[in-house]
Amino acid sequence: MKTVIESENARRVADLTRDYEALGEQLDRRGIDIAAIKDRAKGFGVAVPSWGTGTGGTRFARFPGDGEPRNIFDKLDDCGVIHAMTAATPKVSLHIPWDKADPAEMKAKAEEHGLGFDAMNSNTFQDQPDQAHSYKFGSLSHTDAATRQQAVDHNIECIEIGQTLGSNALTVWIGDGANFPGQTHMGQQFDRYMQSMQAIYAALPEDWQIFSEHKIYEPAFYSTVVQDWGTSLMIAQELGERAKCLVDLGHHAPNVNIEMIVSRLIRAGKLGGFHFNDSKYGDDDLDSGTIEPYRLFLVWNELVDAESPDLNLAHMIDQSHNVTDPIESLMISAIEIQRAYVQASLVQRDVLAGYQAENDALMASATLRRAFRTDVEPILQMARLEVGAAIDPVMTYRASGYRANVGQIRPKVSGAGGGIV
Ligand SMILES: [Mn+2]
Repeated sequence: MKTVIESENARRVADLTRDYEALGEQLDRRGIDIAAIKDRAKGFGVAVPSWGTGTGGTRFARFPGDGEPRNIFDKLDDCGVIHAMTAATPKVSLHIPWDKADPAEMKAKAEEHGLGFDAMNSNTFQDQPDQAHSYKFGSLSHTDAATRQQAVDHNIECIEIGQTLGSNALTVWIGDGANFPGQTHMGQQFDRYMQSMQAIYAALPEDWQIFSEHKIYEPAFYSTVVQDWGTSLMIAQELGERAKCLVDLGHHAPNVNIEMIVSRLIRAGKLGGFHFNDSKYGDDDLDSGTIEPYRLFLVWNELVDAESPDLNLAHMIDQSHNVTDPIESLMISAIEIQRAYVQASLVQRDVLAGYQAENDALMASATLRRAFRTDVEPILQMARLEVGAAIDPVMTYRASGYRANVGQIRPKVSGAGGGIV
């Protein structure tokens, strides 16, 4: 992989050098040091979801691709390629039980690729073959105490596995809710959920955080227990200091102002992290930045504005790939998230504050758009080149023949873990 990266970079370095110098001059006129921005790009990282390396599906069908990962070790190999090409994905977010395996072997495989582990994800939204109680009518909020206990125990097991891997956070997303008015008592259902979460929180190690991830609908179509950021904030505030909210960009009602939610959660000291993706209609799980790049920029604008050593967020991708090579989509997404971060870093905040103070709406808005319109591609490319990653990750990956190679050794399967979470 190193050889193909070097040879592909050699073909592109001369053009990149010219583009980088030209952009440096342009930014210099704005009083911005391109080298400092490039260093920020180098320091950026977003975690890859292990489940994203397989082809996803819709409620209608799943069409498997060539060389799909058969298990967590294949997934970690794919994550290794993504990080080698982009240098932007140093961690992997695991999903239990889909990724259950010997922790020592998982750790060794991750280290082979220079990867660490981000937040663990529990799964109480589907039944496993050997489980005693079904989650058909809920998990942490189920009416039956034994079912709730089983879901609590599973989350604690996820924490224990994560501890052996060096993770320090647990993301809890549940499918619990109702399909019909009257199906559940919404207040009592939430109380049961809180009791279960308190039991999990009590088992949380001192240096761990727990994230509640809200979602407006699906699989429950009338009401969900953790449906919006208000509910998520209530949960985090009631549980305690180490409980935070996780924002999945696809889990909101249409037209909701997500960047304002981000701002509010920061103010409450309760923003924990993100599941990045993009959407046109609902929880589409499309590649980041492909539908609404300006919204992604505006989210990052809030994050850069609020930067402080106390704001230590878990940045993760959560996507499903139905028509693309998952490795290519994950590389594109990581780069688009990094791009939005770098563009938000170009916002001239003192200038913006001046226009805001003068109520100059037009110029305040233009100040943001000036940063958003700046083509920072040479910065991203140079950041990658300088750490041995690919100037053009997708074309370099294609030149490597990786997918064809793994296609020879990994048989086509249709049942690999993937899904909409
Ligand atoms: Mn998610």
